[in-house]
Amino acid sequence: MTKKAVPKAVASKPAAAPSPDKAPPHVSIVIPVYNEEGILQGSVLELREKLRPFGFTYELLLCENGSRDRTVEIGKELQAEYPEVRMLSIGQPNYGMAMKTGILEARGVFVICDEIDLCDTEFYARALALLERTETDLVVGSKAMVGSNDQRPLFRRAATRFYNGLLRAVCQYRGTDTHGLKAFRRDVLLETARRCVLDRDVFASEFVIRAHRERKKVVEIPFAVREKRPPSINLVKRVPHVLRSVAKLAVSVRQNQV
Ligand SMILES: Nc1nc2c(ncn2[C@@H]2O[C@H](COP(=O)(O)OP(=O)(O)O)[C@@H](O)[C@H]2O)c(=O)[nH]1
Ligand SMILES: [Mg+2]
Repeated sequence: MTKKAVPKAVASKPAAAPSPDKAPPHVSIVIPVYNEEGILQGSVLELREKLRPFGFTYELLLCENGSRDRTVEIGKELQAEYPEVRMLSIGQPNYGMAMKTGILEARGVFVICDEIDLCDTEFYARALALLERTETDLVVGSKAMVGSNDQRPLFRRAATRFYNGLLRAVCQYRGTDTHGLKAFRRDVLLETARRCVLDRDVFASEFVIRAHRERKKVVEIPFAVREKRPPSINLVKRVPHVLRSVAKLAVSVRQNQV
């Protein structure tokens, strides 16, 4: 882990800086990508089409780190072709670090964190309605609450339940899921993201738990998980790091540092 790694990576230069004279978009969509040559181009093109009816201005931040396939090349081609696409390339594989970098680089009024195998614009519509019409600061898509539809295999659904139960037991977390899609007001949550010290799988949990504890208005909504492909990372290999990070988070919560 990698308390050290986060600020280091965030400080590193993105592949393409936005031109300063460009007005900030209404929405920034942050998508971590890793070894996604199979679906990256198709997903981005499909997402652009699905976003057309929304009519808002947006930027799409593809936050890559450590891919060993053609992901970087494809991302750069997309960036060259479409002005709203920005490709950030930032070092070794690290989902949380990529997501945090994207959030800190985002310029939109609202930020949506998605995954390249989901690209769920139904979630965007429901989350933006809440953010724009109510006092909500952060919308968390839950795979585990009533009304959700998690189509992943039983083993992964069980892992999600176990992980969320662990967060409730040791981190005083009251929600049902920290790893779903998210949408939030950038001005309200930016410093919360900056304060997060954990990375990889646990950054997203720390972000949501910090938001709750900082008394931001957090609302969970159910969403349907329909992945375009099985996950690239072996779930079991993620466990030791996740357990160590959750232990650190639990200690910080108890010491009121989160
Ligand atoms: N930048 C970056 N993105 C990652 C990494 N691992 C996974 N991702 C991306 O995170 C999203 C979710 O990954 P996925 O393999 O579907 O795992 P799942 O969340 O368990 O379903 C996808 O957009 C992946 O490309 C990583 O190490 N670095
Ligand atoms: Mg997935």
